[in-house]
Amino acid sequence: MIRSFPYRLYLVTDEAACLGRDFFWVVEEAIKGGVDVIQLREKNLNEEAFYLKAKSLKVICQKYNVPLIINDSVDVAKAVGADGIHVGQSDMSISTVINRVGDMIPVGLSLDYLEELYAEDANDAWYYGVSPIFSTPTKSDTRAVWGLEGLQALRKLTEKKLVAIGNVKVENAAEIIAAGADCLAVVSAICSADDPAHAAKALKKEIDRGLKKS
Ligand code: TZP
Ligand code: MG
Repeated sequence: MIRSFPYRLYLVTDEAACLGRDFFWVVEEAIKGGVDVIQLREKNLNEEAFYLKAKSLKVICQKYNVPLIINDSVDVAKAVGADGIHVGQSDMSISTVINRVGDMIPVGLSLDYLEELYAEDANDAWYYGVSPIFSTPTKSDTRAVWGLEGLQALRKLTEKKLVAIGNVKVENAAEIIAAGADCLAVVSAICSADDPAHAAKALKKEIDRGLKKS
């Protein structure tokens, strides 16, 4: 089957990064600015609160026809009818996720190291998160940075869609795309921006510029 992941700008949520502004306002502005896909990733919520947030977010995503991806929790993804699931190396395995949800919706896998590409079920992922492309204050427990050279090396080894995450901003967006990323994922560049819609639009413009260079 064709595992399509045609997105370019991926918002990963973090309520703390919204700087006290209404979370759903930030997300809606981001969508208006051009975000193509959203991942609900809230590390400070219990399962019930995470589920309720996912349910509300799904309503907004549906209104704008933007897919909603859930971080880690297959149960929450299934309960809200999410459009995808994202897991890291220490989460539920990709094969278990696919056994539970079927191979119908995008399942993303974060890669911390190049060797992880050769894990038994890594090929079942629909896209890879290149994590982190650069170090970021938003997530302190990351492994070694990929950098542009690491991304270029990975690009040569896989045809899967590559989503770069970690300190992605307007200033480096075009070069990350030119180095081989298909999509850029951001938290603070949008969630903490004064004007999240404008921030998303500016990132999209740089992605287009990077695509012309790649
Ligand atoms: N995974 C790797 S880096 C990161 C995640 C969730 C956080 C990215 O945040 P920011 O603010 O876009 O650097
Ligand atoms: Mg995880």
